Formats: sequence, structure tokens, C-alpha cells
Amino acid sequence: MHFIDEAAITVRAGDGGRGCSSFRREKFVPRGGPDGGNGGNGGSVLLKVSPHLSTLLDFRYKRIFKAKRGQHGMGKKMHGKNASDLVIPVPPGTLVYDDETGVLLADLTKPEATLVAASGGRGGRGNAVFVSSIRQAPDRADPGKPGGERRLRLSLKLIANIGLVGLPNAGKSTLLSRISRARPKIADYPFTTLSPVLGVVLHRDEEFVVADLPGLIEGAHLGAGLGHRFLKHAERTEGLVHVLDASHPPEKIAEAFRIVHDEMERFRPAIARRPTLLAFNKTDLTGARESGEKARALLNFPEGDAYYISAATGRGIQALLDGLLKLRKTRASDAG
Ligand SMILES: Nc1nc2c(ncn2[C@@H]2O[C@H](COP(=O)(O)OP(=O)(O)O)[C@@H](O)[C@H]2O)c(=O)[nH]1
Ligand SMILES: [Mg+2]
Repeated sequence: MHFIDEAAITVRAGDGGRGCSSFRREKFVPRGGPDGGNGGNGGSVLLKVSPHLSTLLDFRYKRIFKAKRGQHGMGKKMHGKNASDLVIPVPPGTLVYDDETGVLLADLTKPEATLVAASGGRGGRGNAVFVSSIRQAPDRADPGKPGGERRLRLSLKLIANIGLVGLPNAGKSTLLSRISRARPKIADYPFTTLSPVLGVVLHRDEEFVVADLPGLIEGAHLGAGLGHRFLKHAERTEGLVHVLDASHPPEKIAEAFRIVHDEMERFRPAIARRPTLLAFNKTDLTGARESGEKARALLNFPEGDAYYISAATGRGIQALLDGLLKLRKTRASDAG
């Protein structure tokens, strides 16, 4: 079971520029030879993998993509310029289907993988090219060829890049709402709960998906016993944020960490061993930050991996997101 993110878009390549019909005009030459240049080629529409994207969310805001037409040909044998291609970035793993035929056009998974989704029209020929021994003064020029147009369906298996864990009431839902730019639109979404379980974070031009893992499991429980499969999904996350309610005394915070961690160790060791950041939450409350710091010391957790935040006010959130970018980068370079 995977979450599937989907989008339908229309791509339209640019038309070719018109060929020009023109005759040389100079002093003392009443009617010179044909000198109309060719039209430029229209731009194509390309889909290209970008490692900075993780969802098809952008396609909710923009659904029609048009490349420019080629420049028309001009007199004095000047050709119109070719229009540049329109490159649409898509996340790695995007499957591209022709929406009318249902045919799979491309699996854009490899870095830099590219699909020419619609080809630009060729520019028309100007009358200068139609000169022959028997046609000294053709006034024929071609129109540009129309650019291709297609409706595409994009489909992506959504992977939760980062998982949130923590006891109930730690602030996971609040944190997820605060950091999410939006919720991905996903097929087979079995949840009707009001709180988000998946969110898309956009931070410093990096997009990634964050999942509230206990939230997912609860929701799945309500659905059709899908919890097990969600946990399988969670094993592929790059890292965890363990959210802790720092308004409690230090011993209790450390205990909360151990309860959740031990349970993961027991039932899902692969998840438990994911690189983890601690987020001591509710530091807007008096004494919470100090409590969190003491709990960190009790847990012997590296200082650099502990963040003191308030999901309610937003304090410390940017630093936490920076920490997540760093964690993701480290993971990516480990894997490569
Ligand atoms: N003071 C304060 N309260 C918070 C903060 N984050 C969450 N809460 C509150 O803590 C309670 C539990 O939060 P929730 O996000 O539902 O926790 P979850 O069970 O881990 O998803 C709610 O009443 C929140 O309003 C915070 O940063 N500061
Ligand atoms: Mg919740």
C-alpha cells in the first residue's frame, strides 16, 4: 500500500513561426529576388526530474503548460529564432501517462530523466528557399507547423520522507499543521479525521513529506486494519522527529521517550533505528525549555540533535526544519 499522488495536466508545445514571403528591395532594383527567411521552431514541453521535489502538489496550482511559438521569418533572409523549450520539473518516481489512451509514456525516476511531452512545431519555410531555375520569384511561404498538445496524467508513489513519533498529546498534529504548506491529495485516503496525518513541507526550496505515524496508525485502525501496512511504509522514512511534551518534569519526558522508543524497538526495529531528532515542544510554557534540556541530558542525546520548539507559537521551528534538511542530506550522501 502506498499513497498515490496524482495530477492531470495539459501540455502544449509552441507553433512554428511563419515563413516569410518577401522580395529584396534596393535602390535601382525595382523587384529583387525573394529573400523571406524561415520561421523558427516552436518550443517543446519537457518533463524533467528534479531531486528537490517530493510531490505533485505544484500541479494543483498550475495545470496548463504552454511553450512559446517560434519567431516568424523576416525579410533579408533572416530566420526567426527558435523558441526555447519549457522544462517542467517533476519529482523522482513520477509516472507519466497519456490521459486519453492510458498508455504509460515514461517512468521518470533516474536523476535528470527527461520526457519530451509535446514537440514544438517546425518553423515554416520562407520564400527564399523555394527559388528554383523555373521559379525565379516564388511568393510561396509556409505557415509554421502547429505544436503538439496532450493531456497527461502524472502519478507518484508518495513516500513519507520524515516521520513524527511521540506519545498522544505531545503536539504532533499541531506541529504538522504548522510546518505543512499543504496536504497532499492522495488516492485511497481512508481518513476522515480533522487533523492532518501527512503534510508537505517546503523549506529553503526543498520539498518533503512528513507523516504523523501514530496519527496514521490510528486512522488506519478506523479504516480497515491498514496499520501494519502503514508501518511498512514508515520503514522507508529517512528520519524521525520524536516530539516530546516538555511541560512535564524532566524524568517524565525521558520516560515518554523511552516508552515510544521501546515500543518501536520491539515491534518495528527498522523504524526505531532511523536517525532521530528530538523536538522538545511547548517551550512557550514556563520552565519547559529547562525541563527539556535536563531530559536531553538524562537521555544522553547529542546536543546537536535536540531542538526546543513551540508548535503553538512557531518558535524554534525554522531551526528544526534546518536540522531535517541536514539529516536528509546526510542520508542521501550515505545512500549514494
Ligand atoms: N502551550 C502549548 N500547547 C501546545 C503546543 N503544541 C501543542 N499544544 C497543545 O497540546 C495538545 C495536544 O496537541 P496535539 O497536536 O493534538 O498532540 P498529538 O496528540 O501529539 O497530535 C493540544 O491541546 C495542543 O493545543 C505548544 O507548542 N504549546
Ligand atoms: Mg494528533
